[in-house]
Amino acid sequence: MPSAFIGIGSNLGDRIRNCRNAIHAIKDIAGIKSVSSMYETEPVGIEDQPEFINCVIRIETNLTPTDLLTKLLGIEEDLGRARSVIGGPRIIDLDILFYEDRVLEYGNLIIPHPRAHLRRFVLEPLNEIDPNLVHPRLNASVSKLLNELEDEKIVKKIGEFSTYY
Ligand code: PH2
Ligand code: MG
Ligand code: MG
Repeated sequence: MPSAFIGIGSNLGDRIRNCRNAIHAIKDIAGIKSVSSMYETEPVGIEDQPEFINCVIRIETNLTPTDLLTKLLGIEEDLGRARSVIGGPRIIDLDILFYEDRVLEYGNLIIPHPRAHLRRFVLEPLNEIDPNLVHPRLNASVSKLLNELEDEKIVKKIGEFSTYY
């Protein structure tokens, strides 16, 4: 069954609960194969907003990339996400980071996620669950991308996944 990686983030309300609720909701649409620890992370982009909780999961699903995106947007909505400022504070954000080794662009769906390789808050949790995963557009492993990363934003592991899942 196809494998995909999802980046999960929250910086409003009970951030850990929001991430955990998202994982539970994703369990209804896909098989959850791994879950990283939760990380508390400095905001990237708009810096004047609360710190995020981020984690990454690996799922297996027969949903196509576009159907998976639709389902994830539905879960974001169910968890109360309102879309206002782009890149601003959010209750929950669910991004498809990788889908198999596919490289695609369908309108607003770009896989691999166009900024995944630039962000410590993505690469640290990803490196925890699959350091050998190869970025199919850059042809480099997650561990290599992390080693060469310039993003110096603070990313702090706050607990093992088992505590939160
Ligand atoms: N998401 C953003 C913008 N900035 N910063 C952190 N630390 N974590 C995020 O998930 C995040 C962000 C837009 O999706
Ligand atoms: Mg995002
Ligand atoms: Mg998003």
